[in-house]
Parts: sequence; structure tokens; C-alpha cells
Amino acid sequence: MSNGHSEELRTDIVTLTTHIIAEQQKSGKPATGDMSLLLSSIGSACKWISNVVRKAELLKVIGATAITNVQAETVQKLDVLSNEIFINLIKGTGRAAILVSEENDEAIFIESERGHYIVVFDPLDGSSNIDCGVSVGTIFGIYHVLDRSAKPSLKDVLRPGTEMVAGGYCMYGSSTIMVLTTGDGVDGFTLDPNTGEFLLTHQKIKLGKKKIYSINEGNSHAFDKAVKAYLDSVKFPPAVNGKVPAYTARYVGSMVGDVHRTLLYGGIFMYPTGKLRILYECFPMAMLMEQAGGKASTGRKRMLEVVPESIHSRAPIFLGTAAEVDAVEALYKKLDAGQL
Ligand code: AHM
Ligand code: MG
Repeated sequence: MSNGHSEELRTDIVTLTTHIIAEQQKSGKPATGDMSLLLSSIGSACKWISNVVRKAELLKVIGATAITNVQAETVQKLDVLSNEIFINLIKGTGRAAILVSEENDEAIFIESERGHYIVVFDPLDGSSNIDCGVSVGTIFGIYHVLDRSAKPSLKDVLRPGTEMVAGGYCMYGSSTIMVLTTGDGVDGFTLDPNTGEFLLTHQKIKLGKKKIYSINEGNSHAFDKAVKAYLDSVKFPPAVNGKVPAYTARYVGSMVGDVHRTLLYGGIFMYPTGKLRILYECFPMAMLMEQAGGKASTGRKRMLEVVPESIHSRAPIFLGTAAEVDAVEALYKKLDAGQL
């Protein structure tokens, strides 16, 4: 139906905030609004980070600082800024008890009467791509504390990903896009630069069907036989009914960019040598993949069932279309049985 304007403007707008509230009402669970507040402040943090990322070149904030982060990698100024923005906005809600950031050696414990959530995050992932303007992103996951009456401790954090109540990322690419799950499918929201709102643009995302493999093959020397065999199988696939199923190779080198493409187009993203961190890189992405109809694995185990030993523990990861992840797992079974 026409809304009376000469140019047809859509008025059935769903923003990130209205979507979160609607999802909570739909779940039928009694809601305090705490989770909605947390998610919408994550949305705000991502808008601020998007703003600084987009102005990076102009503001001359690009460049390594003198400090290195806990994993002895060079931290860029934007990482520091993004971390501060994220921490301050989440703290401001009064709803978080513990924060775990890639940029902080230790978990941050927050004294707050109503803080019953744990937020784990990488404020600016893929920062080695910043200087050349490639997409970077924020990754986050949320847990509920184990026992509201007990003092929060690391026990609340070192839990399998199956216990995460929400996970997502925000990609600062050609658009700023937030992709989110609260355990009932995956939705994507694009930041409208005019209104400053995240608008629902990708409802109930289902994993694409394209055959794309994504891996840093510069690390081939360190790959085990299972990964080598899988790569051979996608590069030299046997013909089916006289046709060779062709795979395409794509690798951004920024997890958010690679996972976003995998979600929308399909295929498999792999980082087999265990660089990526379980809590705030692997778990949120694994939760999204499963919620979109795909799989995520370490090669030997479902990713979400891993229990991290420490807050910055790492694991190998393979995620994407179920058939591709199954093929990798089958090769690991063969390897472990001495058949490769
Ligand atoms: P970071 O957290 O230090 O930015 O590292 C994580 C990034 C991921 O975004 C990406 O998937 C991976 O490192 C790329 O690593 P490589 O450059 O070794 O291919
Ligand atoms: Mg990272």
C-alpha cells in the first residue's frame, strides 16, 4: 500500500533494539530487560568503534603503540580505543559482572548489584588489516553467571560455548553490519549512517550453498595430514557424473570478513594451527554457524563443547557448511586411526 509519499519509503522498520525486545517477548521467558540493555549497549559500542575505524586514516590514529598486548602481538591504537569504548559502554549498563577482552591479560570483575552477565569480546579483530582498509570487526559472546548469589569468579567464564546465551559480531566493511544470535536463528542489521540506527536487513540468515574454501595456505608447512588431505580434496575433486565440482578460494585474513562471507555464501573457513581464541573468537562464530544451519569443529570435537582452560586459550577451528565440516572431521578420524 502506498504511504502517500512520491517516493515509496518503507515504514515497517525494525531496529536492533526493537528486534531484541520482540525476540525476548517471543521467547516467553520472564525478562528483566537486562539482556536487552546489554545488547543494545553492544550496538552503541559498535557504532562508536565504526565511527573511529572509518575516520582512522583522517585522524591519524593508525600505527602501532609502544605497548604490546598480552599475546605479545603489536597492538594498534585503534585496538586500544575500541577496547576502552566497549568496556566503558558495557560497564555503564551495570548489568555485567565480568568482562573478558582479547586486549586485557586478566578478566575484569565489576562490582554491581544487578550485574549477572559475562561479556567476552575481541573489540577490534583483524587489526593487521587496518592500514590497508580491509574489513575488521568486533566479536562478542554473552554468558549468564552460574549462580547469582555467589561471588563471580573465573569458573563463570571457563565454560563450554553451549552455555553462551548470545553471540555475534559487527563488521566494519563497505557497510557496518551487526550479526547476532540469541539462540533462535541469526539476524543481520545494517547501520544506517543517516539515522544512526542498526536496521534489520538480513532476517533469519541461512548458510549459503557455494563451494568456497578459506584458509591461510601460507601456513601449509604446519598443516597436519588431515588438513592437507582435505585441501587436496577441494582442489582436485573427483568428477561426479562427468562434472568436476569446482571450489573457489577466498581469504580476507580478517575472521569477521571470512566468517561473514561464509555465512552468506557458504563454504568453509579454517584456521587449523590454533591461532584463534576459544572464548571470544571461536565460540561466538561457532554459535552463529550452528544457528544458521552449519557446523563448527576443532576437527575432532564440536567447537561449542570445548571447555577453555584459560580465558585466552586457543583452538583449531573449521566452520561452515555441514558437509564440509563433516568431511574434515572424517579425515581427522582417519588420521587418528592411522589410516592417513
Ligand atoms: P587478531 O585478533 O590479532 O587480529 O588475530 C586474529 C585474526 C583473525 O581475524 C584472522 O582470521 C586471523 O587472525 C588471520 O591470521 P593470519 O594473518 O595468520 O592468516
Ligand atoms: Mg582477534
